Amino acid sequence: EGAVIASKFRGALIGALLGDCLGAPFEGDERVSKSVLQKYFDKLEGPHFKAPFKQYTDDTAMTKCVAESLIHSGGFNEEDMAKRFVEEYYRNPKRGYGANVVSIFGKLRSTDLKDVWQPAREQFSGRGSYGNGGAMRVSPIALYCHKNYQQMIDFCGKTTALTHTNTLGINGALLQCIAVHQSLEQSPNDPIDEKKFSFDLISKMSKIEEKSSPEVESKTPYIDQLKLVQKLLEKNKGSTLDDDEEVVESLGNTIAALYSVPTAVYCFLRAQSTIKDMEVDNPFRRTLQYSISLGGDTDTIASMAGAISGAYHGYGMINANVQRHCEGVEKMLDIANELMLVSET
Ligand code: R7I
Ligand code: MG
Ligand code: MG
Ligand code: MG
Repeated sequence: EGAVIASKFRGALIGALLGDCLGAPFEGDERVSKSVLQKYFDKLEGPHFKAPFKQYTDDTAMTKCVAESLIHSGGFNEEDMAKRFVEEYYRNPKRGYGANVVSIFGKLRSTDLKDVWQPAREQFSGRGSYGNGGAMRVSPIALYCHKNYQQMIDFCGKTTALTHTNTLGINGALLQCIAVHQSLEQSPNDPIDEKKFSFDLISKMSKIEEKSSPEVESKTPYIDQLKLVQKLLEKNKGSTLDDDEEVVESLGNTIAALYSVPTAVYCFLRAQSTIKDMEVDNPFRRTLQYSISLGGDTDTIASMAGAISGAYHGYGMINANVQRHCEGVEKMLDIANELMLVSET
């Protein structure tokens, strides 16, 4: 049992890292051809060749900050977490950060972190950001708190609110965290029941959306999206041609949390079975390849889907050659091991 959970910890974090590194070159493309992606992955998985690293972006940089803060603080500490975000940003600002989040880092630095919550509240005229920058970095929280669901929800909400205070930004991070947690709880030998997995997400998100509904047309935007996930899964699974247009049109592929986190959940679940124009046996690879094919915010959607997939399948499902082409794998494996040591298992 200890070996399984250790493999799942590594799988979740390396899954997040690989999705980011491999998806980043396509970020912003409208759609990515499945045959181009087939060759891209085949080449990276094939005999080793010397090539520059696929560099990770803000998604991984901030994921590492979250993990390291939990490890070093022995839990959530807002000052330590905020300090790590700021230091990491100024150490390496060219990681493709969201256009607006960087002003938070500036304010935190110039006020010497006087009130760590205030700059995030000021974003977008006081409405707070609904970007997916909260959701993209939460996998370490699902790992650290995997024996304590309520603590996970608490830590995840607070970690997100350091940069994203809009309810959509926060609830998107909660959905991603809960999805990683569900994967972690599931034995890698039991096949995923897509219906049950999505129903469980819906029932947990109902409690969350009951308490804090955003100021948009629907009171339950994430549940609405998750119901669409179920509908699309029923329609596309086993079909000869996936309706990718419909997936993108309805679930989305943008930097908004509402239009990317449910999409990542869909990609993970859809990739449990074969997909047309993807000659891939490995469901982890299929998850990343399919996520990237949808275009848009490819690094983030692939990273979130990769974390969910890696947490379910474990590290053993992740091709070793591909890892050699991605920046920061060794360090991320160390972090996974340290998180194992400090979290209750
Ligand atoms: O959410 P955030 O950290 O960005 C994450 C994304 C990921 O795709 C990363 O890979 C990276 O590329 O960026 O950064 P924010 O600046 O908070 O939000 C990202 C963008 O979402 C903003 O620059 C806005 O374009 C948009 N956005 C909003 N637009 C209008 N009104 C977020 N919130 C709002 C809003 O309330
Ligand atoms: Mg990024
Ligand atoms: Mg961006
Ligand atoms: Mg992105």
